[in-house]
Amino acid sequence: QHNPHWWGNRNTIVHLFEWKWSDIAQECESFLGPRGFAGVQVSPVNENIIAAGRPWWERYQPISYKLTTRSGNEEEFGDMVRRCNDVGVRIYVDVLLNHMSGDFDGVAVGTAGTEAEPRKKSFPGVPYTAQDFHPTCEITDWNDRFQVQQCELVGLKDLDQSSDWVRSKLIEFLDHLIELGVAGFRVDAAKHMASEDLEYIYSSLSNLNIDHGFPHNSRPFIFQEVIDHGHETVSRDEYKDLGAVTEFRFSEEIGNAFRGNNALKWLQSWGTGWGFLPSGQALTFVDNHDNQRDAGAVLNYKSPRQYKMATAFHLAYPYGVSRVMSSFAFDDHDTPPPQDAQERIISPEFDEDGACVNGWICEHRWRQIYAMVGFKNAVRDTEITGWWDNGDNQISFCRGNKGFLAFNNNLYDLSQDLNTCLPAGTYCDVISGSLIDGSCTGKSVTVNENGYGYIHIGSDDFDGVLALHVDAKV
Ligand code: QV4
Repeated sequence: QHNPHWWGNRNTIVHLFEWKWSDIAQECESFLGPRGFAGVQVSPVNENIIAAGRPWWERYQPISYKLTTRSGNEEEFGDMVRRCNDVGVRIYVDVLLNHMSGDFDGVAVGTAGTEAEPRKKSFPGVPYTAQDFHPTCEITDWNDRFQVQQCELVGLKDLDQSSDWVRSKLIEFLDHLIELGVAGFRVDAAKHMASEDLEYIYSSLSNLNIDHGFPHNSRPFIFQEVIDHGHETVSRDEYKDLGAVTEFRFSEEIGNAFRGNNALKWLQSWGTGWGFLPSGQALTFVDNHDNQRDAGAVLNYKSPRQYKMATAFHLAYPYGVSRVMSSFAFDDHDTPPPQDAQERIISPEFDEDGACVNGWICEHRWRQIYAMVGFKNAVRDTEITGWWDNGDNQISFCRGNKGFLAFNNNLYDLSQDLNTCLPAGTYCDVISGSLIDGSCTGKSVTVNENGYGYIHIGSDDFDGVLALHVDAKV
């Protein structure tokens, strides 16, 4: 279940973290479809606990499988899936199969109004009772398989996926989403579940809904959240044959490189050469909604210059299933998404350049990022050729004869003739501007008969990357 079921030549998934369904439907039609995005990862869809201050993470504490959350209800969800599929944008749902909510004093009321008593492991909305869960214990040793898979991740009541009843409820929930037209799932906390149980669940799912344009016998795309830094008892390798796996080493290493902790010249062997999963099994990202909140090597929107360079490399280098993060502004781990005085999530608003202004960051609307989504589509099915580097932090490479990228992460200019591998002509740099009405609003590069062009990226240029491709030829 490694096929994401993309439409046409599309390649890139965007995580619209905490967005409302009606806003995503609109975004598919007005932005994602026209810009060539392949799909959207949406926040959890099922009913969750209501936590004080409405932190984003309350959605990782399920109460039932009713499809009502702060993002909208079932009708709005179904409308979004249909409208996005209609413009060739797939929907992937973040699903919580590992657990229900954590402790809550007294009776909890969820976002769909369902009552539960998490302390007693009583979730009548499903229904689940104590016997559907593993006995309570704490994970203290992350290299103890029993603890990781049968104790409670941060106190979240741990479902027993070996039980027939639990399996049947999880399959029913996922099949309901398939019926509504989704293309697949991000499986939260997959590492905390035995791979045999997941295999049973995944293989029991219905085929994708042909009424939403999927071919007969299409299996849901699965990507599993398994954090594996390379020395874990429960490893990514136990899951990779069931579906794709989040490749956290990719995120850490790309952060290291573009922060300047590792020279860009080493990226020549990027991918499996760095110990990453085989390309077709890896879900790749510069940052995700968890690690963008941690200090460390991982880059996020708060370091925009480096972040844009890392994203350009992510989308230009042919490795993995790419996911772009689209965040809301945060100060700390618990910052809620943009909301009004009644704690309702608010819709993004855009300025005249299409950038978000009211607390949403919308990295996917930054020109340097959506232009690379277009680049990735334009160069699809080509290989890396013509690698060049200066022995340090200036690199360039081609994607067949369809695209060319150059980076300068040195403190001096990159100014020289380089092989772009492109047919002769003038091309717009899609990072510093766009091709509009036959001319470039940013830099342009003239390529001669031998494929060479003069490339300049000043150390103080606004962006440290330049990108050319055949769809932006003047
Ligand atoms: C607190 C204490 C615990 C205590 C517990 C019980 O910290 O020590 O045991 O109370 O009394 C929130 C709070 C957390 C609280 C917990 C339970 O932040 O302090 O525990 O609720 O009340 C998200 C957030 C968590 C949040 C959780 C549930 O990141 O902060 O916890 O949602 O709301 C590992 C896993 C990996 C996981 C990652 C974060 O291997 O699978 O940790 N990543 C996924 C998601 C992530 C999500 C979860 C898993 C849980 O990507 O966003 O956690 O669904 O690496």
